[in-house]
Amino acid sequence: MCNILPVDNQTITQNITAVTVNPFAGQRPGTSGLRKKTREFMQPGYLEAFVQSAFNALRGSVSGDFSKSTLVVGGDGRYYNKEAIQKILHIAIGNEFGRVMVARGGLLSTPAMSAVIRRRKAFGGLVLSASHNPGGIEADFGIKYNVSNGGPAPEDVTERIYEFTQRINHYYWFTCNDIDIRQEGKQTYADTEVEIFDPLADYTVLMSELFDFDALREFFRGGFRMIFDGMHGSTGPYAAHILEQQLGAPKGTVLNGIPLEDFAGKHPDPNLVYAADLVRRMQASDAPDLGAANDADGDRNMILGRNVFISPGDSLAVIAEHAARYIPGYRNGLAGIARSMPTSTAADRVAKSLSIPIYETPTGWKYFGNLMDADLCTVCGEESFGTGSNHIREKDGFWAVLCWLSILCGTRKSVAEVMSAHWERFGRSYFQRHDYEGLDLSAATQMSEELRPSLPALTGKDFGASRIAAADDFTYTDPVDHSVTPRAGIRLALEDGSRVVCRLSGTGTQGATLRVYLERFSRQYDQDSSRMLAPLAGSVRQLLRLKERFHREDPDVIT
Ligand code: VG1
Ligand code: CO
Repeated sequence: MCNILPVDNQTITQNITAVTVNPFAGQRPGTSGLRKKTREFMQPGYLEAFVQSAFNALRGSVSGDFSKSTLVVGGDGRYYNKEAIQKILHIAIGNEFGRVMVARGGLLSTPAMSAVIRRRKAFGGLVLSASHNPGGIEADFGIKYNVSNGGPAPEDVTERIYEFTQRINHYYWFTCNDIDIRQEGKQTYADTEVEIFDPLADYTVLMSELFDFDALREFFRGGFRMIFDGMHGSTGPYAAHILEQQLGAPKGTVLNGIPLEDFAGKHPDPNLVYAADLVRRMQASDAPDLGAANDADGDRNMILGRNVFISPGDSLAVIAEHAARYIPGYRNGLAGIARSMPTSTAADRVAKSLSIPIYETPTGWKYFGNLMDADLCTVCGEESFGTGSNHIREKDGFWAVLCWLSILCGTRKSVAEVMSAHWERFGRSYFQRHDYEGLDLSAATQMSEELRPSLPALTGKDFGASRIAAADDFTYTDPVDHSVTPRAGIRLALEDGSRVVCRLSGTGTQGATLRVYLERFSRQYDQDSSRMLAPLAGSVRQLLRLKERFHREDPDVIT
């Protein structure tokens, strides 16, 4: 069928038509799939062109024949999720996939997608999500493709998809009524079996294999209290099922657990700014022992104790420190730890103490896949509230919550006590990320262009409370396939061990977002982060001349 010439709306089989479509500009997947304004996605042919381009790009790997391939489909439930799933179904059947598995109701978290692809040995999956970005007709939508190891498509695949989007001229469409995805079951359309499956099943089994559910059940029975904020994304049902039903946590443990198309008008982003309700509850005098939140598609997490916030870099370090002892799935120890380059070096010190390697990768989960497939690392994390392990190939928000729950259960310490014990032993990396959103794209690009050649000359210059020891634009060479990713972020290493990283976001949908990452190490662990990092923040503002270029000095979001 791939050899068919593009003839206007030509009928291929009885119900399959090759529908003419023109290429859309800008369908290049970013850090995590194609992310655009919802209205852009809703243009006639837009989603169809991208999905068909993905299939065209992937067709080569199955010698032009998808008849033995299983495609998994699901999303975070945001506005346009249902319509997009219907379109994907019609196109997947039009492309003669052997089997399409659709999550019941169309709701599937990103980590559950990864688990399903791996357990069902699927060819790949399409996740409909713009992650933590708001949802709604005036907000954001997205689609990402995951490959057969369960992880995000690597760059060579996304680039091939992009090439196809630039010269697409038709897509294959199976004509039928909307397919009912509300009930589990199987139905055949043309040569494709469509299976509606329970989105909670595989993921729950996987978690029960990694964690000691009996011990956790006992822990709740003994009076341990936690709250989990589903932020009206896709994870509420997973959390309610596992925490309240399987582990016996009281009803009401899960907040905002019902998925909503607009996430109740909020950012489904688990950080101190957007999960303000949860933060307030964790500061109350009767606060529970643990507070946690996940983003809309369930791959991000935030961990809170009573009056304490655990920064993602610290969370990764603490999980790595305790995993072998307190989590059955890791009892044989860790092969290594990986973190994205801007993420704090807290995990590096744990890796050193465990005598295991630490890997530093560009931003984006796709870079961890090769390391995990080759058994080089077991746990990985990003400063952007992402933590995970080799149980799947995506970051896993709820897994991180179960890790903390297991650590608290095993140590019988409070979140604050676990954290101070860690800092006491390893010292503390004070860390902040400053985001400047909605910047003029060309001015932001120009800033990076100007900065790059000036980097070598920065060595030896005063910066913050120290001096610049090295400055470069990070180039990553994958240790497994030796692929090279240049321009992964400008980084300054200071003589006192502090680090500053600047890069432009690859997930935004409007203008440019500049991210500035600040890190300073100290043995004293009871200081205020903002105060500790103020000298670095001031110097970086000067270096980037933010006021002059963007008429801005203060970041929009600090996390
Ligand atoms: C951001 C984060 C990055 C994360 C990506 C996807 O990318 O910085 O660490 O992997 O979002 O996260 P960027 O290019 O905007 O900095 V999510 O939860 O979308 O899947
Ligand atoms: Co996400």
